Amino acid sequence: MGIVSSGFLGRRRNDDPRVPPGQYATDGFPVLSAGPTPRISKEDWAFTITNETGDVRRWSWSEFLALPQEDVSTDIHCVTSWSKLGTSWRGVALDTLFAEVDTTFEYTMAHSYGGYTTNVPLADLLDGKAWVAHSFDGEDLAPEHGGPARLLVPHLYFWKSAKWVSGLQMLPQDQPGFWEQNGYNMYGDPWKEQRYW
Ligand SMILES: Nc1nc2c(c(=O)[nH]1)N[C@H]1C(S)=C(S)[C@@H](COP(=O)(O)O)O[C@H]1N2
Ligand SMILES: [Mo]
Repeated sequence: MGIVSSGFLGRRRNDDPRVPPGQYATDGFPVLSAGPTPRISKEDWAFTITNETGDVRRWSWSEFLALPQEDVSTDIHCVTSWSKLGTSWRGVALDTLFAEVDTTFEYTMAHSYGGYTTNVPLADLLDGKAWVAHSFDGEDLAPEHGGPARLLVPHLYFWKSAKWVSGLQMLPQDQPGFWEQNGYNMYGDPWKEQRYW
């Protein structure tokens, strides 16, 4: 080994401009879930957006799949410091879903089967920045990674990408979701290292 210790060789370095500060790139795909994996069949699955009047726009699985589909290649960044570069997803842009929703509220709470919640400003879901994804690497999204479908908001830390997503509730102002009530940042920009309060 000479003067280069194995510790040095083994350390994960961040010299790739795609990797935000304090993160390291991994080839694996760690599973991070706050509770057990809920099992939702596609027949039972639905995605809803509820606006300020209580109006609920609902898509069944087949209605959801009949919408325009997009292939997304993107980097993802978990607050626990792993990043995964060049991940491949397929799903429906939130732009497509919100085209059918009337709202003037600017904040959302994402809700998941199993009870998880996370808050995302509406602006961060629109303009090609977020999807409801149902495939990863050309295959159905695995249950432990959020299948049948999950939110994908790759420009924010990955806790905002709610697995087993069931819907969005429009809100007049920002409110903390599950992790945000437990010390995580309200917004979560990985390039600004907005990890915790
Ligand atoms: N419903 C739900 N969504 C969730 C979580 C969770 O516990 N429950 N964990 C979040 C966190 S902290 C991360 S880092 C990612 C992990 O996604 P993965 O398990 O597919 O890597 O999912 C996010 N979405
Ligand atoms: Mo996370």
